[in-house]
Amino acid sequence: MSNIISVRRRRLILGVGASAGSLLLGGCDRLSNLPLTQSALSSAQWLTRAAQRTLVSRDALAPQFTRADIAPVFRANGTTDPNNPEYQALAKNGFRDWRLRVDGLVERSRQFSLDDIRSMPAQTQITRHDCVEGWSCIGQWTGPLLRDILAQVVPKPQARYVMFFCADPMDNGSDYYYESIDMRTAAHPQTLLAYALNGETLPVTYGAPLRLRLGRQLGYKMAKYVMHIQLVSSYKPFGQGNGGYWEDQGYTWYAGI
Ligand SMILES: Nc1nc2c(c(=O)[nH]1)N[C@H]1C(S)=C(S)[C@@H](COP(=O)(O)O)O[C@H]1N2
Ligand SMILES: [Mo]
Repeated sequence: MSNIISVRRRRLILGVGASAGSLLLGGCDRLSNLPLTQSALSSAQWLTRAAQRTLVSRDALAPQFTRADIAPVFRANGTTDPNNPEYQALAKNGFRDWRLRVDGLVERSRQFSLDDIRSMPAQTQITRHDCVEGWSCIGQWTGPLLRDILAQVVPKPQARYVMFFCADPMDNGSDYYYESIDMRTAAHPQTLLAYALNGETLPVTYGAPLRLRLGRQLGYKMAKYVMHIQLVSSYKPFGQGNGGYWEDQGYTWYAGI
């Protein structure tokens, strides 16, 4: 085993969080808009993937923490108030008219109201959020497992990815934040759609009314302000074809931690 891998292993064991390479890359806060050097990025990605293959199974559970570990103020990042009049109108009305559309390669497309989602069996987990910028934050999240929502729409066998389309417009106003995960991550027992943070209704800052939470991937994968979920066979047709807003700026698609 090379030195590099053993450094990576120590980081994982110590729970330092963001991957070794990511610390070199600067922020994922779009306002900072740092230029990414493609070569530094791809070598870091190679390292991350190789280390993951060696050290951890993608299906392993992320550590859970206790109430005492919860950060007094959860750190916010990226969009904190979508610049979208339709979204703002929904927020003003307590999201009573918000509907989550779930469609694509499914047997039974459907729309869920917030009450529909709140009436499903929910999971509460205290997990650590790791941002590619190098900071981490522990919070308690509550919501149904994504796999329970998908069970209601019945994915077709051709479905390979779950796309998340968000309410916040990015940069020039024509593109919205979006993300994607594969069916294996969608089925993970810590993949949930959260409507509460630390026991309170999810505030707009953190992605109201519903945001994705993953146990084993970096913060940018966890779409806030989710409006529409679509099951697809490929993420290539969306955005610039890399599977998500930050992936289109050069970040890795599988952002494992
Ligand atoms: N819709 C949307 N989702 C998003 C982002 C965003 O800007 N818009 N930022 C991502 C990034 S980079 C991080 S670290 C987390 C931040 O979540 P938080 O504000 O709850 O800390 O949300 C992710 N999901
Ligand atoms: Mo992030």
